[in-house]
Amino acid sequence: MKRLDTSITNALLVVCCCLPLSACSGIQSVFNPHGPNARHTAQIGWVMFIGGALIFLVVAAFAVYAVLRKPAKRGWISHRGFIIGGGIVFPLITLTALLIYDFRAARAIVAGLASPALTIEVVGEQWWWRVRYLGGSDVDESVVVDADAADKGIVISANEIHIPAGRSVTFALKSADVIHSFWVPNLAGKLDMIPGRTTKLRMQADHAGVFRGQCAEYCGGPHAKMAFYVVAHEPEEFERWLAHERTPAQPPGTRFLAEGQRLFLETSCAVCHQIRGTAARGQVGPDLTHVGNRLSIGAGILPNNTGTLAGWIASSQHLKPGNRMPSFDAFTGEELRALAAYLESLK
Ligand code: HEC
Ligand SMILES: [Cu+2]
Repeated sequence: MKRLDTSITNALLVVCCCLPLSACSGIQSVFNPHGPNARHTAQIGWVMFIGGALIFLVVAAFAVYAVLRKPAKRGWISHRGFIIGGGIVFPLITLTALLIYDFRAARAIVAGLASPALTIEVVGEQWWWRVRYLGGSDVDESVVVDADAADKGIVISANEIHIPAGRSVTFALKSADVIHSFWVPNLAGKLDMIPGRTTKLRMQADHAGVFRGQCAEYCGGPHAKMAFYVVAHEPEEFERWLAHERTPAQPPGTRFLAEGQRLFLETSCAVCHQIRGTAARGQVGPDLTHVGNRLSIGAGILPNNTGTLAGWIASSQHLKPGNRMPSFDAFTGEELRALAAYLESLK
């Protein structure tokens, strides 16, 4: 029985130690930085963690010494000089040093990135992300929903952010409702999105790749299902992507897809969603002009294919309870397939 107990304890220890470590790699991890901004943040984290752990061990050693050592021998530990030195002077010096180190690292984060040519505006909405590529132009601080954005040369998208690798990008962060927090752990620290304000975050990805972000401030019901992907491309590839994203939607190429489009325009979908190049101009939900190209739907929660699209339309309230799109469970299977195929064809 005793042997069994220890082996269970050992197994538990292994699990407890390995679980956190398994989070150290991957596309959504602060331990796996892929940009200068995130590298500084990770370094600050390690310095604080290792420094704190060392100091903790020293303090714990003194505590053990004080308890176990014979009273006659441990007297020096309560001398006034030792208490003032260890309790006031030492913390003062270490905390001041850490503060200076922290300020310098924060300065390096801002100074290290060239002034960006590209500004991407991201508006946090309950519970998805409105994304607009502004080019070099300034952000209009007051505008959150802009039905005419496309006419002003702004590229509109949602729930997925594309950036050029090796170039620094400014994110202009806003909120349409409550406080959200924009966080791409591999690329930068998190920053709040505050209603009525624009906060700015500069970041850069070292190389092409896909990273995952997550809303990091509780914003109501499906907050945990408010994620997104960041796709970093080689710069020329990014320009091609942006030029394509700017174009209106492709017209349906077959009768089946045309039926899907008819259903989209004639049911209430068009009231909430925009598909540029069609009569659908709704601004309540994500822009769907090129939804077929996105990696995920539902703000990062499901892979994007005709199956998940049909599932989302029929039961979005089951897949993401509380979100602002009703489930449309009155469509026949054939209608659902046509709608989903049409959306998937919007490349
Ligand atoms: C009342 C407004 C409303 C109506 C009507 C509506 N939607 Fe939505 N839709 C939304 C909102 C809001 C979201 C974002 C949900 C979320 O992720 O929190 C969304 C998300 C989506 C997405 C996922 C987009 C992405 O990038 O993640 C698809 C696809 C979609 N809707 C298709 C449809 C179709 C097809 C219809 C018609 C059958 C429809 N919607 C009707 C509001 C609406
Ligand atoms: Cu949130």
